[in-house]
Amino acid sequence: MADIDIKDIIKEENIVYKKSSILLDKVMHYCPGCSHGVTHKLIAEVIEEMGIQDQTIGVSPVGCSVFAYNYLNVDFQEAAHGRAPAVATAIKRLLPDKYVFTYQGDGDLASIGAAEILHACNRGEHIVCIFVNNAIYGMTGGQMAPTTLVGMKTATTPYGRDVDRNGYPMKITELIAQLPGTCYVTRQSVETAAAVRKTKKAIRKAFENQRDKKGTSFIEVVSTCNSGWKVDPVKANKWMEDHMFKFYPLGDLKDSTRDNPADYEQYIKD
Ligand SMILES: Cc1ncc(C[n+]2csc(CCOP(=O)(O)OP(=O)(O)O)c2C)c(N)n1
Ligand SMILES: [Mg+2]
Repeated sequence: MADIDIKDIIKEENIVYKKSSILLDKVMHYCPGCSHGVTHKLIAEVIEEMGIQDQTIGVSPVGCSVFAYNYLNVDFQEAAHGRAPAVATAIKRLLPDKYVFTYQGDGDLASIGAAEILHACNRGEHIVCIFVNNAIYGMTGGQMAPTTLVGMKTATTPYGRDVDRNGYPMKITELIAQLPGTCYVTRQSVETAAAVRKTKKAIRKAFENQRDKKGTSFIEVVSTCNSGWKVDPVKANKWMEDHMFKFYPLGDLKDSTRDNPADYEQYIKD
């Protein structure tokens, strides 16, 4: 039998998927089933499709995705815990022609960095904020986060989150949607092919909003942390769909442009 060359079988037109050129050839450190890897891939694809690799600057968080700069082939700046939106503000103001995005977990964004994200969104900075909400402090061993559901067991709430002891879960995305500086606020997920496509569209729209100077775009990705939740990836997805989506419903919360500054000037006119 004649030798068969694999290149004759796999012709260019048969290729249905190619890894984005923006994703570096590195093995990710994420646990199998983690939502961070898929979310990175979507950011990479959007940057590649928009042709903005040389113009994009990411701001890395503190948390499991602290090494995002090892996976995405764009310029990156590390920020201290919670401070990514403040760092991104400085970068965008100094380099207004660049595309600047932040990437943060729920502990990073909704706890220690609650002030930074609220004020960046309130100022209407022309940046993209990606918020991966896995309802837990994943990197440090699964402690309760502001977004942990009531009754959810974590390393620091072994009997389940209790409102009297631990407070209510925080819908920070709903708070952000109220702020006049935001133009686009949406909540998505990445556990199915359809959800992945929707999240990619949302990320694309957010980068286009930045190009069009519409204000701050904010994308929450409701996520799993199967290691922190102590279930396998399939069960984690099911748990997220059954519980997280009820409290954090998916969809757009706001889709417009930031408020017109002129509307705010009337109050001191007399
Ligand atoms: C000032 C400061 N406080 C605490 C820590 C420890 N720390 C590292 S990651 C992290 C939590 C990250 O959780 P989250 O932002 O939800 O990201 P995830 O790992 O879940 O993706 C904490 C508290 C730190 N690095 N710096
Ligand atoms: Mg988290």
